[in-house]
Amino acid sequence: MSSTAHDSLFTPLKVGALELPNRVLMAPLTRNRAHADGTPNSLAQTYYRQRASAGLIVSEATQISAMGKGYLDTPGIHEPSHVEGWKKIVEAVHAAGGRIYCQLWHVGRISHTSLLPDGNSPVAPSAIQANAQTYTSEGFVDCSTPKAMSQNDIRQTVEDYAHAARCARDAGFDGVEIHAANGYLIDQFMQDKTNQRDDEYGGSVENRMRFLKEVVEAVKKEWDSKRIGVRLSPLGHANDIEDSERESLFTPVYRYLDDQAFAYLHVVEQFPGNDNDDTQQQLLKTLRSLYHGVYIGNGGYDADSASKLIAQGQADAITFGRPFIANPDLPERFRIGAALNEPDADTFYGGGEAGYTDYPFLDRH
Ligand code: 8OZ
Repeated sequence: MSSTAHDSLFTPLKVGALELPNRVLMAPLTRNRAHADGTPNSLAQTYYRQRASAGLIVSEATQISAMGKGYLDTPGIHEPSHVEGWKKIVEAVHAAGGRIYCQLWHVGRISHTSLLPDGNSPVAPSAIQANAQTYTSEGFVDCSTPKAMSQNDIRQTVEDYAHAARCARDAGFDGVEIHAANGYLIDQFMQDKTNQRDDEYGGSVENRMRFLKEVVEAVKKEWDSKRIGVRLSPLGHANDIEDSERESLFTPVYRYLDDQAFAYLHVVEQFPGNDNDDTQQQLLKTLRSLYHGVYIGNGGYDADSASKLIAQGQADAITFGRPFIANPDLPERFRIGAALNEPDADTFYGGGEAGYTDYPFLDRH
């Protein structure tokens, strides 16, 4: 393979306040190796430092509050011990010349009573159980039926986002990504299968966007817009999410985010093992045309398809998930056309060093 074939991946890119040396970015990846209290494991310092050659790292999804947790051993960003743990990770990434955003996450109904304080039920816009499973100390279990959030719960949760955003700043992150994708809380408010409220947070598209907007305003109090990104999955069905009118919903969502002058919009465009049909491709394209800032694509890309998309001006950068799990030096491998290590799915979620910090770098002799 010619080493110049992927040039577009190596043109520097300004993303908000940052200058990225390349467009091969690390996707947020849930790895379930944090301590039970949400403090990141010190092994994560090695894991993220090894991947510091990414143009930008987006951290694994990180809960903003104890009620925002939905899986075993995911990290948080709401307690002093979380800030201290992340600070060491951020310092390790910076010392290795990298940049890292914190992905702010609340799972909403995708959780289980055993994962929540005092055995509480998960919270969601409406009390509708997800036809989905989560992972607990007992293994995979059905998600618990959530409690519909009161307006007071909503106010508290928005405040939790602000607090977590402040904690992320204290930890030294370069920015924050608001996780509004994959059927978690913000997505649950936006889409009508999960939001059947009859107050000002439900019903019309404008009402269903209200929670997103309140979260955005809360995060903007703590971070400059140039250091905020948002992740969406307008085609996704993960976690039993659905809307009866996706184009009517996501058109104003994209327009609203376009007006924000954020660092970027990050879109999960495709899901592993699930090719988009023509209607989905068309929707993605229609929505794409509404966003004028930095656009980051995600989902099943390789060096060829990513560099082509960027060369054609359809995306500014691409995040890679599985390839980054298995190849800490992914940008260099793409640059020289080297072979890739294969990811081992058995060690994606949970465990220790195996399948986490032990994937080999290229042997440079
Ligand atoms: C895989 C397993 C658990 C959570 C997402 C945060 O889909 C996740 C996630 C992925 O956004």
